[in-house]
Amino acid sequence: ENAAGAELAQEFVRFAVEAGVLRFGEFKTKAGRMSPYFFNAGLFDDGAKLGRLAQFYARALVASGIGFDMVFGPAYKGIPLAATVAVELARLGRNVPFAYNRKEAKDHGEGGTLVGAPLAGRVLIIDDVMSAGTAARESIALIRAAGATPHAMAIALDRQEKATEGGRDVEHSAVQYVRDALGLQVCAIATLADLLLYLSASGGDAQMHTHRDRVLAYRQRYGVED
Ligand code: OMP
Repeated sequence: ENAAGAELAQEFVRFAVEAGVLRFGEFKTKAGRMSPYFFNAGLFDDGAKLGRLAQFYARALVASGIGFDMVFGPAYKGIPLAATVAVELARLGRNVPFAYNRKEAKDHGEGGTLVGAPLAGRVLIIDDVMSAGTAARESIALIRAAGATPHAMAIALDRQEKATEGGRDVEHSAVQYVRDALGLQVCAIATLADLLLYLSASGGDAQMHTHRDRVLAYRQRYGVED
C-alpha cells in the first residue's frame, strides 16, 4: 500500500466509524468468532453516505492501477455498491459496463439470472467485506460460466483474518486465497491494519485505547500475516 492509499484508508476508517458502519463491542461473525468490531455496510443508508462510499471505492481502484473492462455486483449487497461505483467511475472519466445477478431465476420476462451488460472481458467484482470468501467463489463461478474472466475484486474492508475450511481455521485469509489461489487482484479500501492504525492514532482517547487492545487481542488469535 502506498502513501496515498494509506491516507485514503485512514479517511475511510474515520468515515465508517463516524457513520456508525464500523462499530466496536461484541459481535458474532459468520464464522462464529466473537469479534470486538463489526463492519455493517448496510448502514451506509442514505444518498450522501452511499455517494461517499462509492467515491472511496473508485479512488482506491484508480490508485490501485488495476485494469478491468466492466463491473459486476453480486446479489444482494453488491448490487447498490457496483451501481454507485460504476456511476462514480464514469464521473471520473472511466465509463464501463455494469451487470448484476439475481438470486432467484425468473420464470417470465427477460429470463436468466444476469441483468445489465453481458459479462465479457476482465470483470471486476464489487463487494463489501470478505470473510470466508463464500460469496467471492459464487461470483467467480458465475462469471466463468458466462465465458468472461473474473479478474479483480474490490471490497471496502479486508479483515485480514484466517479463513475457515470445513469449519476449521486455516493459515490464510480469504483475500489471500482469492489473490494467490484464484489469481484475482484484490483492492481493499481499508484493512484491519488500517483500523489498528486509526485506533492507535486516536492517542488520548481512553475508549479508543480499549478498542485497540481488544482488536489487537482478536488479531493475535485470528489474524494472518500480510
Ligand atoms: P463471506 O461471504 O463468507 O466472505 O462473508 C462475508 C460476510 O461476512 C458479509 O457479507 C457479512 O455478512 C459478514 N461480515 C460483515 O459484513 N462484516 C464484518 O465485519 C464481519 C462479517 C463476518 O461475519 O465475518
